[in-house]
Amino acid sequence: SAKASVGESVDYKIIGIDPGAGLMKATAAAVEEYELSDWDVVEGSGAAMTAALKKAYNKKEPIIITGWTPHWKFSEFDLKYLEDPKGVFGGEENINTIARLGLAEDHPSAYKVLDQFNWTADEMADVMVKITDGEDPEKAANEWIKANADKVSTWTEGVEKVDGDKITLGYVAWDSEIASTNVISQVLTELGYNVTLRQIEAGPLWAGVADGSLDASVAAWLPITHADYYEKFEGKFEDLGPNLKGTKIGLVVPSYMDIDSIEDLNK
Ligand code: PBE
Repeated sequence: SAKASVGESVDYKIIGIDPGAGLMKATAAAVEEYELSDWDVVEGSGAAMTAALKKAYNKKEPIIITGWTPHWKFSEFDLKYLEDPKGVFGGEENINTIARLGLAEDHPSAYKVLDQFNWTADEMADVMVKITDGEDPEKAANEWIKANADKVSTWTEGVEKVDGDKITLGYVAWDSEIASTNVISQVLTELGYNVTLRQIEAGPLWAGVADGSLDASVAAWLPITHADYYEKFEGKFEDLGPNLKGTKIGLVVPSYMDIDSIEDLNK
């Protein structure tokens, strides 16, 4: 019998995440550019995507997901990015910290910590893996902070303690941002802040920092993934620069699949 095409083998589905993610916009662009008109990008969430991946992987079944680095899935499963010869997903980029206008004046200590916050993909992975293994995000963040006091002291250098001042941080439920947001939240808590974490979609997150209802977020993927949001709200937020360098987004498959490029999806 004829071998099923890649499309047939996965029912012409790419397993996506939340519709507000820049990765979903990039995937829609890839569908256009690579002429994948038979294909559907399934909306869901980061958690639904990793659940589908786990299920397929355990049965060695084919699956195509929207993926990003840093993410624990690469240490848990043997995966590969599909090559993107048209460059639709862009190259390496950064995760930036963004703050509402006026935060520096209103909460100088929090502002300084947020401005000084930066770490590596490996450090973020330490926290992500703990959370994936079932640990409570707050606890995982606390343990990481205790084990990495030298690093954390570079973020809190020259920062004065406060007495219960309120700070609200926004984040989207992407595993990478669950890790980073909990870490920075715990650092601010130790400095005396009363921190509220608000989990929302990417659009409302950017809007919230721009309208001042959120104080800050460490979840801005720039310059490409969140370029639309950046342009939409330019001038209404402050960009504090990268907190993590060298991220990547794209289409990801298990290494056991016999394809290497997005162009192979048309075969
Ligand atoms: N992500 C993870 C996000 C940014 C963080 C790649 C899923 C996005 O696509 O917007």
